[in-house]
Amino acid sequence: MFANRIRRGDEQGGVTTHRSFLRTTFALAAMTAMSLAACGGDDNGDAGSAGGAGGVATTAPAASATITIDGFAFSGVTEVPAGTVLTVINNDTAPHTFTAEDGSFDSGSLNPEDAFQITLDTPGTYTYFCAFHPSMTGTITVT
Ligand SMILES: [Cu+2]
Repeated sequence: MFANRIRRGDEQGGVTTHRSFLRTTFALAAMTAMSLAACGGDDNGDAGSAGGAGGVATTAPAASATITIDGFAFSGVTEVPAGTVLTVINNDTAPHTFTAEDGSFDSGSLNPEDAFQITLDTPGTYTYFCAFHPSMTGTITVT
């Protein structure tokens, strides 16, 4: 008796969770589509709209920077402002990782031509290395 009731409850709970997940996904997709349409309309239609331009400019300047891995060495930026989106690209013929000594970030294994992206939000100086080749090291300072 009790076992049957518990099983029914579990099944209902599972279905409910699944439905909410689908609803959330759909809502997010719809919102994304709407905001993209709104942005395109404002930018292209109203060249002189100061309000629209200001709104876009506030979110646009997310700086980006790149570190590349080639010949078993890291090269690229060593200092970036907080909020920078950093892309690490493995241009080598071997797999590497981009791993912070203090555990702040870890790309996991990056195969040749793989890229890893991270937003650097917290100021500080980070020493990083490759977990496969610990002699590969570098530092990046977030200001
Ligand atoms: Cu390596």
